[in-house]
Amino acid sequence: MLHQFKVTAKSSTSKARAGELQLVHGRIKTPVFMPVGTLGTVKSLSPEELIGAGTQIILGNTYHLYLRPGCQVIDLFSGLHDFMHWKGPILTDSGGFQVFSLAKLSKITEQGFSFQSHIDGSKHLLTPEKSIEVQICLNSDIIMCLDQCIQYPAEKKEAEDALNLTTRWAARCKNTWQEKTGGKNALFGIVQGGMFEDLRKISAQALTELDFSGYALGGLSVGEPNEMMYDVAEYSLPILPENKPKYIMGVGTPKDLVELTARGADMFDCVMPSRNARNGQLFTRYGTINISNAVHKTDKNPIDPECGCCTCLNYSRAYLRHLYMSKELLSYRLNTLHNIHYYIKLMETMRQAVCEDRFEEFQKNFYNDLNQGEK
Ligand code: PRF
Ligand code: ZN
Repeated sequence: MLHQFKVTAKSSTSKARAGELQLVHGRIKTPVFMPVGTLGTVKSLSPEELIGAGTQIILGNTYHLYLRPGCQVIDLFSGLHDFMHWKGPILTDSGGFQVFSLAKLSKITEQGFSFQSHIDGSKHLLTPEKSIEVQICLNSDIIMCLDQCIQYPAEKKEAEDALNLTTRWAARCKNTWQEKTGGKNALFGIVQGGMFEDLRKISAQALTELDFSGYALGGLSVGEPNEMMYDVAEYSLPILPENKPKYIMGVGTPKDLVELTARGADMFDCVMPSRNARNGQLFTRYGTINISNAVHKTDKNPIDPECGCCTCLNYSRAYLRHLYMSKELLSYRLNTLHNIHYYIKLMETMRQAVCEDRFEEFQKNFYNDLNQGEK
């Protein structure tokens, strides 16, 4: 088997843990943040710049890459890695969540999602089998099962139906994966069940019985209060197998990453560092700054003097503000570089704290710095 997870250290004061995950294209250290590269690019950054920022693994999207450029093109390169020149591991999302948020006239049945492309209106059917086949064509290191994510708030009946469909689809995904890869690339199941504790338990148990390489919590960060998301993670993570990686999908703010790592999560992805960078919002240990703010107009200091990213080593806030106000392309790149670096450093700092068993102290310092910024 080319995928294997090992917990290498545990915090004695929280459920935080450090681990190593061996994948087809390399070994990653957890907890880890995966920058989002929806279309085979983390917007504005080259793979070389991603590596420079410490990126270990990126996320790609089945829905987008299936529609454009399509498997015919990616097959010529034997997968997404050579196509985009990213040599490290890639996780791909299965497509359902993106159909739900982007496609036109989408309909969900036992078979799968039928929808019309947001690009040209063409009609498609995304079944669990099809989703796995496309992810195999991408040669994804971590393939995600097709799932149904529901909105918040939702009635219990709706949450229950979606989780049961997700379980039936997970079994179909596993069959296709087994048949077509022989189990080479990793396959993760996705826990659903809305904000209902008993449903989350049913979902986690059913997926555990199917035995996946790892498990994700889906259906979070869909508009529920933060504390509710932390509660769902708190009761859902411990019932998933201890020796498997646990991934929280589409989350979150720096505070979310800290709170969820403390509850036992190993992997995260989110558009926030890259998207917010393009909107001028930059993350620092003292909170976020908006580079368009007039206070930065004549500021010769970097975003964060303690940050080691290329942006902070070389450019002033005044220059970054000028680029942003002028809508210069370099603004996107320099801002994204800093935010991705910030997120990845945060994960590395948490990992280090777990390894040295001082996660509690880390958490205290993290909040002290944030509060200092608010004064
Ligand atoms: N399912 C899948 N992808 C996702 C989600 C989900 O529930 C979320 C929810 N935060 C983000 N991305 N497949
Ligand atoms: Zn920086």
